[in-house]
Amino acid sequence: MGQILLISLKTDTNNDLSITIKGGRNMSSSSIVLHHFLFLLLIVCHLTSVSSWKKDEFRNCNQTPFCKRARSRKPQHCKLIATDVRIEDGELTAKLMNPQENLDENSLIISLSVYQNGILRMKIDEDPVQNPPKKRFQVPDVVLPEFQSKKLWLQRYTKDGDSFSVYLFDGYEAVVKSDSFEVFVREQSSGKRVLSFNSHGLFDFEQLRVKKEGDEWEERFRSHTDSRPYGPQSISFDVSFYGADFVYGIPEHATSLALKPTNGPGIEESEPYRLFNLDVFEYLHESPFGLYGSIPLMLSHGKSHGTSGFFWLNAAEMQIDVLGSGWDAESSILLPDQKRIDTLWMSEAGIVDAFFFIGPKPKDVVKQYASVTGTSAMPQLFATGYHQCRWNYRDEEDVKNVDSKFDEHDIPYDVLWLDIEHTDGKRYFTWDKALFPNPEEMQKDLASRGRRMVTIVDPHIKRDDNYHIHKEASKNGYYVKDATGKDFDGWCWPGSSSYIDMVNPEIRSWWADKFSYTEYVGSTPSLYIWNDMNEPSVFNGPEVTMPRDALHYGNVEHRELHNAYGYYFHMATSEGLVKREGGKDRPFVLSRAFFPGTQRYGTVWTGDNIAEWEHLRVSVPMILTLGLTGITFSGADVGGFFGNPETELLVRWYQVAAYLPFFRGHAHHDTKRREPWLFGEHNTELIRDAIRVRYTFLPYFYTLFREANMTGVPVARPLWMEFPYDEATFNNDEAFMVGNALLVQGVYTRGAKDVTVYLPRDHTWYDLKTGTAYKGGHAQKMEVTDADIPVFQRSGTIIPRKDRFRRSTLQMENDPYTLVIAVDSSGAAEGEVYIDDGKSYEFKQGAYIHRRFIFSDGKLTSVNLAAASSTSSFVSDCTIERIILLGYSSKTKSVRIEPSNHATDVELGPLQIRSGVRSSALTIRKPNVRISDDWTIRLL
Ligand code: NBV
Repeated sequence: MGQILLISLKTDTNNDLSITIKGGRNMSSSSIVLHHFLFLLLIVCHLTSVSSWKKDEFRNCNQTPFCKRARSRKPQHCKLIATDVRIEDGELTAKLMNPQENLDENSLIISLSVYQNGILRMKIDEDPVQNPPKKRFQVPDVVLPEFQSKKLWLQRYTKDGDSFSVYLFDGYEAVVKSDSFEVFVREQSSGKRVLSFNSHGLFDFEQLRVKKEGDEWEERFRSHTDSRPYGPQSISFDVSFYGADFVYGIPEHATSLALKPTNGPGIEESEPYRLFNLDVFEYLHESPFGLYGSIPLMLSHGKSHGTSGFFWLNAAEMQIDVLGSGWDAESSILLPDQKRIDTLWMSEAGIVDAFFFIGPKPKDVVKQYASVTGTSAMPQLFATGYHQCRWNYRDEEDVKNVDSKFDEHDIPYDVLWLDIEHTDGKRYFTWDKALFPNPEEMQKDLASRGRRMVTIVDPHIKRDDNYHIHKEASKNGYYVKDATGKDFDGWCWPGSSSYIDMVNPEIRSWWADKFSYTEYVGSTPSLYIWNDMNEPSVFNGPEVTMPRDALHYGNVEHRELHNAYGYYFHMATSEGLVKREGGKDRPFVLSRAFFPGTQRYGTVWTGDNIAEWEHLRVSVPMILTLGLTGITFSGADVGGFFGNPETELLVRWYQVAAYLPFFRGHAHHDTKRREPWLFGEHNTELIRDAIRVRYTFLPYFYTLFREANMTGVPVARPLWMEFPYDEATFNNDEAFMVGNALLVQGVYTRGAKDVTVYLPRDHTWYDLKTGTAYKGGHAQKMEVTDADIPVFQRSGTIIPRKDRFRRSTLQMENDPYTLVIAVDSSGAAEGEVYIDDGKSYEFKQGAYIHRRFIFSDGKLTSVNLAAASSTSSFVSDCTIERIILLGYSSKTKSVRIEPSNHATDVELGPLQIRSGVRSSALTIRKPNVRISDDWTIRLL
């Protein structure tokens, strides 16, 4: 007989249900029933809240003391001055202190270091000389080790009045003003500022103290209490972006690309943009509320300076205000007469570890940021194809059926996904034996048609003594601890769960080993992984996450690293897949939570969106923002996760998403089945077309993924990244560029007969379907049908395609290429193709083909871009079967190919992209030159 359990259920004023269980562990059968009942109740509560976003479950700024305090401060609050300025260890350092206070009390240490390309790093932390009660957390494992080695050793500074400056790069310098304390970056010659820190004196740094009697540090939110053993420790400051017309970045929020002001005169009272990784169900399509991931990188762009960026490496909760002009009118602050956007940054803990990026072009900033946190991993080719997911594909039979229907309907796809129900009771790395008795055969069968499978592995581990992962983790002390030092126990899908402490490298390595074939029984080489719920999501935790006073490896409080938890989990899983293949093949891991650096480990998606038009619309700025902040391989659930999309919306969603980097259909288990063939013959055809178009462009996408991998420049780009001088593009988030050549205009309304498209100036744009040329520089109304969305190729570009229909990327491997050349006004164009084995790391040893195609004076030349010194090579026999020339007016009768000269047909039109649509273009049929060779084709 077990002990008696006392269960009390109560709701507080916010309608928050709190459940208290008191009693022993040995439950009788009736208490087990109760236990299950409670669990069900929690799940039901969770699922009820799924029906609409529950604002009250989450804190707003006013309920978050550090945010409330910071927001109420007035400009000139900061009284610090910078003293003891000197160069030490190649860095400019100083003490920050309040001259009114005892000189040695509460001082802070600031250090400025300079890196290649003019990147300025600024750290502000407590002064170790004063023995603070605890070392504040500095985020490790994000900044690349190679970045550190790019530090320029500062030798001297220049003093001018109360300012000390160091040279950055290319005519820019960093200045520390000592009284009153301010840091800024400016152009040396003109004195024009680019970025500044604390120009409004909002800097505040709450230093750690030892708790004294009477100190009330606990914080309550709904039924949760945060013990806050170290008291208040927040940091806040203002940052100004000069020459800015708009600011962008700081994902993840469902909002516009250009960030709207959140505070200031005439601005409707709004929450700041919150960065706190949370599991938010049915999020709103327009809100500054923080979603699943956080990247504290903001970019600004404007006609006068161009682009700049500011990145704060800090993993605690952050809130950021974008201030509308005139917000500081009442202060007496006089800043240089330059247009600017001011922002206020607030964080609960950590240190100031900030990076200033001077740009000045959009691609410069993303490259500068990538040099700090890394470029995105090169994906396997299959991952760039179409993915079919659903919560859940029920059993092996269902999988077989769905797979075969793709073939029956001639729709290409690459990956089939299994959600949580495939496991044995949400014990990850296991299979429900009744539903999936032969997982290996199932995967092998898919693989025989070149297809892969992805299964889900979440970070909550079922506390079940018979579950091997739990047994090992609890025995080895691998779980995150609660504030009392016991394994943290929270509720999630499997019921009572604990969470692996991924911050510890030893634990990550243990976790990574779990993906070996012997440990993950039933897995095969064609199985890849999906990490969900890694914010982490804890159903009964404050704001559906882990309590902030939970403890990690190294005695780090959860509050200090919350936003990086999911990053570490993603990292460990990704390393697991690399280990599984002995370091040979590239991993594929999709994660919901993210942090700076995530791009090195895998893909992300925008979580639980809704089957609504506005969610389709906002998916575009969300994905573009992720690309601007380093994570190029991202996408949104096609069709919307919650709810049933009307057919037109589903079709439009496929048409837009086919041009976005990660392309996956997914749906909640309560929704109707929505595989592409379930909406009648006509709609099947439309969806098939959309997916096929994606496959034809895969050589172009893959080339762009390689560009992102080498430089950090994203695959999907806001228009202003390609046209930084064309103001009309600065806040356009309905259209986007794929690389520098394709402009995609989404259609986001029901029954649209036309859309207004802005085609950037100084270029001619060729409609992809008809080849029709449009002059850029003004917005124009264009007709649309349900067949597709407007997509244009920019003049001056060359795009590689593979136009033959196949069932998956693997089957396209040996297919010939089509080159589409859109010439500019001088009759010239350029483009590239990158090819490798699509899966291994051999490309790092030089096993790839990288060609540049240059068209000018009626002559197309293929030039080798591959590095000369390589230890490995990649061979392809693929040829070019067709060249299409758009906008080329000279009369061409034949072509000559050099060095060899075999016969080719020159054909004037028709350019046929879709049946029934024709246009005139010059088509060169069967030049049959090899993609990997040097050659020239002359038009005669
Ligand atoms: O694993 C189930 C779902 C998953 O399908 C979805 O994509 C995730 O974002 N998961 C969330 C947990 C439940 C959400 C209600």
